[in-house]
Amino acid sequence: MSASTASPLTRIPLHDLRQLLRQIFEHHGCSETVAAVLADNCASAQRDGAHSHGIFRMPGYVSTLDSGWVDGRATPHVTDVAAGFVQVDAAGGFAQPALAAARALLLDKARNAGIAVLAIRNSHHFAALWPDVEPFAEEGLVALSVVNSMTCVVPHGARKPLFGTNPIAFAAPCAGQQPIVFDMATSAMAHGDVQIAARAGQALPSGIGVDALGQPTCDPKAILDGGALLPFGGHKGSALSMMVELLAAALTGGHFSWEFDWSRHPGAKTPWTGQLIIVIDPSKAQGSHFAQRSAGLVAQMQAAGLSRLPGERRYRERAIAAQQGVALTQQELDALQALRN
Ligand code: NDP
Ligand code: PYC
Repeated sequence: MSASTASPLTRIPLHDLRQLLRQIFEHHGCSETVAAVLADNCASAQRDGAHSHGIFRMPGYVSTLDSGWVDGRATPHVTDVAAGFVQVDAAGGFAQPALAAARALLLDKARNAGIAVLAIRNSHHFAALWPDVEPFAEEGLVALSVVNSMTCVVPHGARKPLFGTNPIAFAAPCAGQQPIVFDMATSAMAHGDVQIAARAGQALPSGIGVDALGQPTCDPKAILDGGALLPFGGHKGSALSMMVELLAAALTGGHFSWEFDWSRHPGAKTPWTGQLIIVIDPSKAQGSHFAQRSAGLVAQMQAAGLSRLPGERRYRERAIAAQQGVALTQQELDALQALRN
């Protein structure tokens, strides 16, 4: 569901988009609770111009639900493991409802102990990661999350794909400003952006991926059709991707990116893996005044000539959407309405 230049742009209120997405999720077998969480997530991504994980993902969600690969009605099982450790078995459902189910306990532990970990396993994550961390920073906390995905990235120095695109998201409060947030795949490009480029017939920059023979290519279709992505930054991105596999899968008990087999579920698109979230209460660091120090860092970065902070583009898109509604093409809106019926 990629934007077409031939189709006019329209804008709809965020609430209406959420409602439409919620109806689609329910129509394809999700419980009311799961549908509400996923619709909120996906509509927020579209609102913020995070296009690789906005409504572009809806056909993938629908085909996955229809294939029986994911349980849209799963009830997450939350376990209070230790003073700073919460585990959730997402029961083969989505990761975001698992986070929602454990959130109050996680917050309570982070505020009491100063730090708390949420380990989600047996979960599917098909979305942007920033929605999972940004709300913690809005409450004055620092949050870091990692999730692994599906084998499509060749580790640096290896010959075959093994890692997922394995994003890392971080959020921190910043006095007088919106939280500082970054959210990035550890591959040179998110898989979603490769799909978008392939649909648009656009060549990629060099250094993104290889074809089925392991040769460098700028053709997104060659990457998708038996080829693979590369980590960003050579051995450094590769090490971060390895860390994500360790934290999101080995630590949580979820699958590594290569450990699941969806071949018996044609249409399945969502990686069945794990996710880790670490939440820190900076008020426990006596005398640190973290949010003020964050603002000081930002001021210094700007004084050094920085014109764009990570997260800033999304906040700008969000502000426009608050005034004018969420942007999508008429063709995309028609396609969403068809998914509901
Ligand atoms: P980008 O490369 O587009 O952006 C990465 C980060 O860098 C963002 O925080 C972005 O801020 C910031 N940024 C981008 N350009 C600049 C710039 N010029 N100056 C300063 N900051 C900048 O993201 P990716 O393509 O790597 O990832 C896209 C999405 O895909 C993420 O949301 C990720 O979570 C998701 N994803 C999900 C997976 C899953 O398994 N669920 C797997 C892989 C990716 P801003 O947002 O404001 O542009
Ligand atoms: O864009 O790389 C990606 C991705 C993988 C799983 C969900 N999104």
